[in-house]
Amino acid sequence: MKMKLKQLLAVTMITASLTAMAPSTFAATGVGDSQNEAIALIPGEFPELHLSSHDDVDWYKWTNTTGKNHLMNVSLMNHNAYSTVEYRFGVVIKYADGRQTNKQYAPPVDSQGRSKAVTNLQVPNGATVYFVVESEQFDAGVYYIPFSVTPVAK
Ligand SMILES: [Ca+2]
Repeated sequence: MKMKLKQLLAVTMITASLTAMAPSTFAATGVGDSQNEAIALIPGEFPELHLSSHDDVDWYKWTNTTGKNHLMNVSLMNHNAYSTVEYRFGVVIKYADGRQTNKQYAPPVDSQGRSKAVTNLQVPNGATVYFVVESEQFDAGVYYIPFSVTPVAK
């Protein structure tokens, strides 16, 4: 009986660690599928994921709890030169009072539309910035989201 409990615990722990790893290793339908289910990012992280179908979307968010306004730089990139993927990369800011912007789409930074970028977007203290990866033309390839924030100098 004691052994069985240990085995059950081991299986539970493996399942828990797989679940915890999922957002950082792959994405799919069921992960970050709406703004309310946005995956929280940590500045300096490099999420590496993929969409599972043309209809899949992946939402991310960062909440500024630093006590200072910050400028955010975030890109959506696909390094596969042979990929025919085209992304839409939307950004929404929800302010501390609950009001939010409508979805703004980042412009491309390459001629193929595989990379999009938002630069020096101000995120006030207390606000949450959301970004969403959508397919214009679907491809199952991996995308990257370099993401950084810096305090606004006075
Ligand atoms: Ca998703």
